[in-house]
Amino acid sequence: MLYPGLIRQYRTYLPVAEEAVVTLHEGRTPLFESKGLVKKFNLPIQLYLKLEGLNPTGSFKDRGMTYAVSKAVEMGTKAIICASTGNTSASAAAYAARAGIAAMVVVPEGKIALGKLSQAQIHGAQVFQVKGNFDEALAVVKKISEQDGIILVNSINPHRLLGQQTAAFEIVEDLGDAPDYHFIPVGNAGNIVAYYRGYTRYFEEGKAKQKPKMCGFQAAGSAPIVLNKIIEHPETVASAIRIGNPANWQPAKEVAKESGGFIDKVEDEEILAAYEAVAQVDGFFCEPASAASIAGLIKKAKEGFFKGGEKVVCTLTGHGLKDPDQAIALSPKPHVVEARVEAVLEKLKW
Ligand code: AN7
Repeated sequence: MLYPGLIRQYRTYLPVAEEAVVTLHEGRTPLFESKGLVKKFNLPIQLYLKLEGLNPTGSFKDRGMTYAVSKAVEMGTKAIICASTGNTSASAAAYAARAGIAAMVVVPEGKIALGKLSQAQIHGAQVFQVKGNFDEALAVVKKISEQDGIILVNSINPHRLLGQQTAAFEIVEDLGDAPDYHFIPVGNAGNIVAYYRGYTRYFEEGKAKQKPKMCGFQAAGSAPIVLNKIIEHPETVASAIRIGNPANWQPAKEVAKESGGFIDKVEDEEILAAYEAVAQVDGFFCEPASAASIAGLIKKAKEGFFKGGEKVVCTLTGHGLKDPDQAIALSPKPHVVEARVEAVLEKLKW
């Protein structure tokens, strides 16, 4: 049978009229055991990477967007709107195109990765670049969505988080239980909440014997939850999580506490080192924000956090191709040579 996408796969959890379903057959992403990172950093754990960059628009946002857009269509809506650091706008634009409705996306000018901007544009969204940051963009779209006929699809839309909890379902199905720890990057703080709700749901239904401790990581220059204050001018190389006033701040704090986990921060240098490491030793190209979870894992392991033998899942939230500038900036320049065997051999090393 063809894989039908998340709504039909998890119908009882995501109720919506069949004729309203809008899907790009998102979900069912691979969970890979990491061998390279474990070896390189001497991690005393069993580490699994959930490759959310392999969703149709290249990030985990598609899980929530299929449900949010389907519910919007069910209600007869003709337009959706969101603010975004990039991935939400790419996903909203694609699902709106599939649904045949309008999408308006508002992003911080010059502060989103080019790949993400190109997605919103080619899918036909109306794109607004505001002279301000994500938090200011979100305030604008929240106001606009108070008008009739236009639905907000940021993660304050409850359907987004309901769709996103399916990633936890898939992990439990793949591992046969929930892991001991789940490490995840935190921006607007919706995904950490969605995962925990998904794990809790499967735990309550007896499909998992335990719930993981949820461990979230913000970038140090954009760490409002960790520092317990709104950051007016958030900064980080990980543009997807450059957020100073997260929409799901309180629920995320509660999830971290209730699960026995925490929310911590990692420096940009640690994020970039993790970003490079996962690409070079495991072969997975994720975007910088995604590497915050790996940077956090390496940091905690160095501090002696793990006893040994724990099962840990790290979510790689978005694909590296969205932001190739970062990869190019970090890497050695290619050799430019004559198109002759000797010219290549002269530089070749192995
Ligand atoms: C790759 O697209 O907020 O903590 O507007 O794109 O659930 O916000 C993106 C967030 C992590 C943080 N990794 O997730 C947006 C946006 C990637 C992301 C996050 C984002 P949340």
